[in-house]
Amino acid sequence: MSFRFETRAIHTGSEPDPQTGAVIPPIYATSTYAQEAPGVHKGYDYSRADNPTRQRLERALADLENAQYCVTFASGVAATAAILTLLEPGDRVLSGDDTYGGTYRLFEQVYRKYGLEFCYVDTSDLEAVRSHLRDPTDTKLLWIETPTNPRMKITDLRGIAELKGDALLAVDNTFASPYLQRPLELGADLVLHSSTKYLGGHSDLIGGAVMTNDPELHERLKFIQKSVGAVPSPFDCFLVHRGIKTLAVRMRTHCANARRVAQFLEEHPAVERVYYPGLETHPGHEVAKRQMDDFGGMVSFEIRGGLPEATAFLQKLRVFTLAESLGGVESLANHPATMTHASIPPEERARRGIRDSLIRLSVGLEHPDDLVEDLEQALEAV
Ligand code: P1T
Repeated sequence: MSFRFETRAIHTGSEPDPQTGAVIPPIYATSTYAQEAPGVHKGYDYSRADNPTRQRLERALADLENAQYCVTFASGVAATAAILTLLEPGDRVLSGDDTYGGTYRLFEQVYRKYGLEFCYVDTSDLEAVRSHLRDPTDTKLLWIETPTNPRMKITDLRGIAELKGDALLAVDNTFASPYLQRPLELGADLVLHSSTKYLGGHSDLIGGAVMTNDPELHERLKFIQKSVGAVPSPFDCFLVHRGIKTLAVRMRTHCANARRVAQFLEEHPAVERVYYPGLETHPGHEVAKRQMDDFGGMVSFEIRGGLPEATAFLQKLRVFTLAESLGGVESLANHPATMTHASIPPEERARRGIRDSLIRLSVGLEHPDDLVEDLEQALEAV
């Protein structure tokens, strides 16, 4: 019998503790495990290598992406770094040209010096990707966010999978969450999450995960997890696992509230442009409708004016909190140019269209009328 998403999110990996019957299994807060004789143990020797709480979470997360395997990390960027260690010096990575600023920083300021080559293209344009892939053997990894952070661009994942040849296709599915989009079903080889965001859902942890159906990639990632050691703590694993039990109900309200917010902003005279794939005017709307089950909780927009107007607006907000991150129950507002994407040099930021007037909202689960009224009063004040 195969269960549906909501049921699996609650039960996979959460089977009652066999020893006590505890409906919520205990958190295994241990670094090490007693051995009967050297090398003779119950399957665990040291918690960097494995831990029952982490294993339960990895089973649950794999199930949500319809994957065979999941490997968890101490953060989303640690998960990204683990994927990059699958490459060799001289390998080329073709990345989308709108990604989380910390991903760009990791590519350019950490891994470039180890001989990886990175180039950037607008992956929402399949022709542009095709022309970069003329010689498929020299691109080893395609790195795609969809929707992107912060401009909410949409990439046709099936289209990319058909073009990729032998390159690995890695999809950062953080913005959509597995409730709305499952890239492995669309041809991806690897899926990445910052579990800090929708998976955890309560802004109380930092974590990352990679899912795959390929046993060899899984083995290599497990080896990196243990050898590099950027592992999540048992307590953080417990928090992510608790979070995903309500992922479906949270995502439904995130989507409904974000749609309300996007529609409100689109009508407002102080707003120049709204980026939300659920709007019919969004260039990626049709692709998003095909590959996502709904359009997510993230909305970006350009306020009329520039930095002074954006700053004044952000300081007037009362329900939205001015903060980095996203995907929690509480609404957050972010200024990409000076916050999440400040590590991208100004010229590159300009090329990517991250202007001082760009504001990114993580629409939470508060009453939608309160969210809209908050945005309205802050826009009026500016
Ligand atoms: O913060 P961390 O858990 O390490 O995850 C990094 C990361 C990876 N991918 C995407 C799409 C992300 O948005 C992030 C983190 N982003 C923010 C903190 C932010 O406010 O955009």
